[in-house]
Amino acid sequence: MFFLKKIFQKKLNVDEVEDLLFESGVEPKFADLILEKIKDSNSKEDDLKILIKKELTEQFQDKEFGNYEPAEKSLFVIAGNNGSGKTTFIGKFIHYFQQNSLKPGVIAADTFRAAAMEQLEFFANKFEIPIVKGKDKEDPSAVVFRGIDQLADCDVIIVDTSGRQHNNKNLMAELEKLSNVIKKKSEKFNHVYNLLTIDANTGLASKHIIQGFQDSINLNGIIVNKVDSNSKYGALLSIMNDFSIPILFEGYGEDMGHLRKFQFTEYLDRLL
Ligand SMILES: Nc1nc2c(ncn2[C@@H]2O[C@H](COP(=O)(O)OP(=O)(O)O)[C@@H](O)[C@H]2O)c(=O)[nH]1
Ligand SMILES: [Mg+2]
Repeated sequence: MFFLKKIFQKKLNVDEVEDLLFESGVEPKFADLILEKIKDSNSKEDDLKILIKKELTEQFQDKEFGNYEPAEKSLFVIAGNNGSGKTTFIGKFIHYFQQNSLKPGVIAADTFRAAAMEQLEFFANKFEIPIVKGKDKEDPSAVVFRGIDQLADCDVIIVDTSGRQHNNKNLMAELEKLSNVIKKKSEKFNHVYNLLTIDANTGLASKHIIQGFQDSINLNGIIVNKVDSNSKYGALLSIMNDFSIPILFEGYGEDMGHLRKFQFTEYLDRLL
């Protein structure tokens, strides 16, 4: 149950609704729009929800939403801040591809932390898929370069990277280099995805993170993790509004099945 649902549950004054919208990560532009509907309407709770959803749907009608379809000859680079759920997402993504009868392999390019490679290895063993690991402190680009050749039999290759802050110049340069190495091998793939994982609890601050990664590598998808535990689900409105990078999946728990495609109408139903 998301925080925002409370705005309908009991009689709140405008200030209280405003506070809840703010705490849910809804930025003023959209909060005003929702508040206006609430103020102008004497409708019952359900009708009011429909009214607000209709208004938001209109706001987003020109937006393109990513509807990911699994395909072979795909490579995914998973980037993001520390703790944003990169490796957990990879576990879920492996499971997803196996369910779609595709053969995934993984590259552990997070050579910075031994524990990170072990975590990925745990998933590789669990799902019985091949893994290429870097040596301790090895250049991640070198690991990826050799990993792509070693995993030539796989339908899908997923690359785990070190957690990094978007304003750390050295680490962002490292990611850029990794992305350039992949470009050199791009004839091997039909689809190359640079995916950014974000923690749903980060709220509107995610916008800076997305922009920072976008400035360094060309992002073509966003994964929002931990939507099960968050109270800032409303910030996704701004992410969709401000960027033309589709949110492809959302992670809603720690189990391997806790991954679903992101869909706008379902999102609104969960939000409101
Ligand atoms: N509740 C919840 N926890 C998650 C989700 N995704 C990841 N986590 C947890 O968040 C923490 C960090 O995840 P991890 O995958 O190691 O992040 P990484 O540092 O980006 O690789 C771990 O404790 C995960 O179990 C999710 O969708 N929901
Ligand atoms: Mg990790």
